[in-house]
Amino acid sequence: MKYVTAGESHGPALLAIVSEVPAGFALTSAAINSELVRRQSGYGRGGRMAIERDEVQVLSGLRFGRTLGSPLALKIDNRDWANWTERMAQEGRPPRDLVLEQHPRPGHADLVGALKTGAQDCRDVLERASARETAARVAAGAVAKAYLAHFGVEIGSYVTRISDVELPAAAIERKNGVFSQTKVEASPVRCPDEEASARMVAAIDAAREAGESLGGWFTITATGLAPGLGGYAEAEQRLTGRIGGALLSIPAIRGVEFGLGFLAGTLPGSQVHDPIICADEAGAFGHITRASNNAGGLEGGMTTGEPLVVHAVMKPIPTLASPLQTIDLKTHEAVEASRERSDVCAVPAAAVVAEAQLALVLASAYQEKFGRDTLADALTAFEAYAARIAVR
Ligand code: EPS
Repeated sequence: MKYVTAGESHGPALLAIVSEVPAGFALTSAAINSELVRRQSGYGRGGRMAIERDEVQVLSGLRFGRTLGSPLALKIDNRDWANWTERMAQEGRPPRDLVLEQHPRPGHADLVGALKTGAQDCRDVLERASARETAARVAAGAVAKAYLAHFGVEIGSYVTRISDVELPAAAIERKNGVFSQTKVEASPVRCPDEEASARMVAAIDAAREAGESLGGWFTITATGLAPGLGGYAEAEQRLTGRIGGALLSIPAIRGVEFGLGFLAGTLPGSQVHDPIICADEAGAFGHITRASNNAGGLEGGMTTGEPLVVHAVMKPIPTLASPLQTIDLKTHEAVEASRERSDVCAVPAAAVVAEAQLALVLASAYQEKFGRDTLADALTAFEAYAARIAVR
């Protein structure tokens, strides 16, 4: 499954075209919309989320509730467009009173994007660089999730840190790093611990008060995965790189770790690698399993069959109510960076976007292993594979 998005933050709509979609699986706009709602929520979002009510329109690739195997075109209208029709008009001349954005925000794409493209108005860059685009990615990811559900794969996420407030390890009901999503969704910051959630909310309030923005950490998980997805033989098959790349393509994501993550570089091998054991009870793929999951579900660039546990860090959003110094692009005078309405913290939303990216990579990996054309053929191949490895 591949996707491409189009659309400016304050243009008429966002679009996602999802290609290489297998035929014959059930998809509803309700399933896509529920993911869009999850992305819009989370304590710390700004005024824009009060305007938007992201809803998808499926324009192609679906007939009587089933995928046709042709590209899916997904459209999400921007309600805020109504306030931008002149400043963001597709044709005609700019309005006389148009104010050019020439005070680039440190940390955003404004300056480098303007240098790269020759834009005089940073808005030409920032409209597309805005994380509003991630709504279209989440719509595409919802398609991948609907496909993966047929193989018993479930994807979730949770926030483990906002700025200096961390989810205490003791409060974690860790089952290989996977949490009940009910608990997560009940938290305003998508953190499974109530006390930590309250402190995260307070940190966001204090940041808003101070004109600041906050970043954080989150974990994305996938369970029910077949062992052997991805590949060890060619660089581009390795899921470690593919998942890492997909997550790092989300605006503001600055690092990704798998399982034990960077700690793996601080411990001897005997404390890092997961002993291979034969469980008394057979799972869906037989008796062979691991005593621990420090690998985070990946060995040799392939899924092990253990839960996939991936951690990511998001930097604070660059738009600040108390802006940093920048320069005026025309005069080179020192000025304050431009102030846009923005979020104080979007870490809970970024975790939902990361789920979508992970789903898209995993859906492709299932298609590679079990067939691309139709769900029915892929399920037949999947069952034969599960039966083959279960007898070892
Ligand atoms: C976003 C919409 C944007 C921002 C945010 C993400 O809306 P507006 O710019 O109209 O306030 O709230 O954009 C950024 C974080 C960014 O870096 O540009 C959304 O729908 O998620």
